[in-house]
Amino acid sequence: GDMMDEVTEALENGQIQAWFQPQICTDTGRVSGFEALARWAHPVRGMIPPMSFLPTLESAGLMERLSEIMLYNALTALKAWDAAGLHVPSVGVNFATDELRNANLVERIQWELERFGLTPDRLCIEILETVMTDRPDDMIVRNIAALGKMGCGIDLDDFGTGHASIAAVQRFRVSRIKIDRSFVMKADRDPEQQKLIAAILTMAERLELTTLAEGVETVGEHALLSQLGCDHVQGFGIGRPMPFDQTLDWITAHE
Ligand code: G
Ligand code: G
Ligand code: MN
Ligand code: NA
Repeated sequence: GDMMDEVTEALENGQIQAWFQPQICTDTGRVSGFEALARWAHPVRGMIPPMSFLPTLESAGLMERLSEIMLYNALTALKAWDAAGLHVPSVGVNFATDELRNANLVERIQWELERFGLTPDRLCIEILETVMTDRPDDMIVRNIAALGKMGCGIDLDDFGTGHASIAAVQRFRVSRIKIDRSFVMKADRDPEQQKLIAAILTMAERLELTTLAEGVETVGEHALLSQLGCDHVQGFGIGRPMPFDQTLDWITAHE
């Protein structure tokens, strides 16, 4: 339909680009990375959020094209930060479940990293927890394991909402869990929320997983997560997703 034609065209003419949301290390207060998030700069309707166009891209079979663009934007940003002498350890790129099944995925990512002259540890592959609960086929397990072995970070997104088994977390060689923002919301004022977060952090520590809390909006939430030993934080309270051009000043002001 119309929407499908329009979004397909938007992908090809560069209207859909990555914005970047900062992530902070709670120990040092320094930038630990950014997450690349798709944004559609529509010439008439303004900024369109991913939830309004991802389903259309998905039914058009264009998620792979989207992640090509996101990956390209992410690696370009890393090179630019490096060139500016800014220390940004990694960028996270989101991958849809269907893409993780692609036989060329690992080669494609390896090739792009080599082309840019970046080491694999600079890239975090963000996968949804539901990938592990939807009876993943062998190809998905193999691809994720191969990317982890290559040295990419494997981020488990929206952790705590998808009922992934702990066995699956181990099997997929997840390196970091991203604790869903539903756990973080008002955690500094809600003892039940605090207990859940503390339990997740304890489990993560035993499994030697790095932890990131999503949706950190207030100073109180940030302080609580630091105190509980969460490794990284991300959220509107630290910084909103922003176009690449704004990241340079943001990092400089922050560090
Ligand atoms: O940026 P925002 O919070 O509106 O994102 C909403 C959802 O869209 C999030 O769950 C995020 O993971 C997803 N999303 C954003 N960008 C991408 C992308 O490039 N690829 C995929 N697969 N999902 C994305
Ligand atoms: O599922 P994923 O982690 O990819 O989702 C990222 C989405 O969460 C982005 O669309 C981003 O805009 C949104 N987001 C990031 N930080 C916050 C926050 O502090 N509060 C809320 N409500 N949304 C956030
Ligand atoms: Mn994500
Ligand atoms: Na998430």
